[in-house]
Amino acid sequence: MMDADLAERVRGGDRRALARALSVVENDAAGREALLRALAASVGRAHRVGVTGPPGAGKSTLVAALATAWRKAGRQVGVLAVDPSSPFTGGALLGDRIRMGMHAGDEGVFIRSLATRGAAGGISAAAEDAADVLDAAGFDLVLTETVGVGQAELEVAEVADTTVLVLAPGSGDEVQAMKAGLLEAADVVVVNQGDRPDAEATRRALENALALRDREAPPVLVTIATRGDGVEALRELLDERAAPAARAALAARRLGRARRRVRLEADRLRAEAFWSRHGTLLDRLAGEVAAGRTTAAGAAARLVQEAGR
Ligand SMILES: Nc1nc2c(ncn2[C@@H]2O[C@H](COP(=O)(O)OP(=O)(O)O)[C@@H](O)[C@H]2O)c(=O)[nH]1
Ligand SMILES: [Mg+2]
Repeated sequence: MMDADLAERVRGGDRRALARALSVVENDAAGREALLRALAASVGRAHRVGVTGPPGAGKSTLVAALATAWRKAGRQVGVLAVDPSSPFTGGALLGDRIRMGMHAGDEGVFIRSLATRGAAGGISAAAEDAADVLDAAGFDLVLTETVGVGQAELEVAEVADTTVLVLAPGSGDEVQAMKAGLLEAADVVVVNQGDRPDAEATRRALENALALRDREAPPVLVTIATRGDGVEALRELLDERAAPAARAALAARRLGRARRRVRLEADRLRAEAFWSRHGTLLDRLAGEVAAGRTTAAGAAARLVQEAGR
């Protein structure tokens, strides 16, 4: 299938073409760049929501409940499940599939788990490319769930228009999330498992911690994802962030994202060009490091200096 043809079918809502296009960008195949270019004009309508937080907080359950809420409102929802810690689809995602099972057979919901293999720029670039494809395919919402609270999750969170941090009450998760910088990245904080007795205390503790910062504190909501409680309020809050009144903030965020992305690609191109030119010099200096005549840092400094002449 030609790229232009594939792009056309993706735009037309063809689900099989969509699955293929996601495989193309995910595996960094030769067609990735051409495909993304062919889709570029159709990208930018979807509201991209990143859902992050520690395992077990209820992210998948909440994503499924949000998908239900948006389907009721007539919106189409794409879901990406990303696990940066395991490059191959594992058991956790299987569980997610079961939780999303209620949407089986609904063309308005598309779920995909994302592997990281070979993606240039790592998992955040892969997630962003996949979100572009879903966006171009006409999904109104692209929900990206990440597992865990590490640096990779933070990067994935940063490629969203809106980042939702999901925590469970009384788990000490909020302390860990603060340490990992996840609280800093959050636009909305959700205390899920609101049916647990310590939910309200956790919400207050989070609000107090957030109030100490100098920028505007994100709202803290309590939900019970398993029952759908609070999910409609969360959906409304998220929709407000994509509403015309919020367009300037959204545009600024997208500009920052585009900037980061161009930089990443430029760094890659520059590195490729550099090493194709200076491979011989690298071999010579590596030999000196291996023989103990200089350090790696010393060799690198000399390499950059000599290459610049
Ligand atoms: N009591 C309670 N359990 C919940 C709630 N939301 C999710 N769970 C349960 O918590 C467990 C982990 O949920 P899951 O969505 O897989 O969490 P994830 O790892 O963050 O994606 C599952 O057994 C869910 O049924 C909730 O609001 N209340
Ligand atoms: Mg999950």
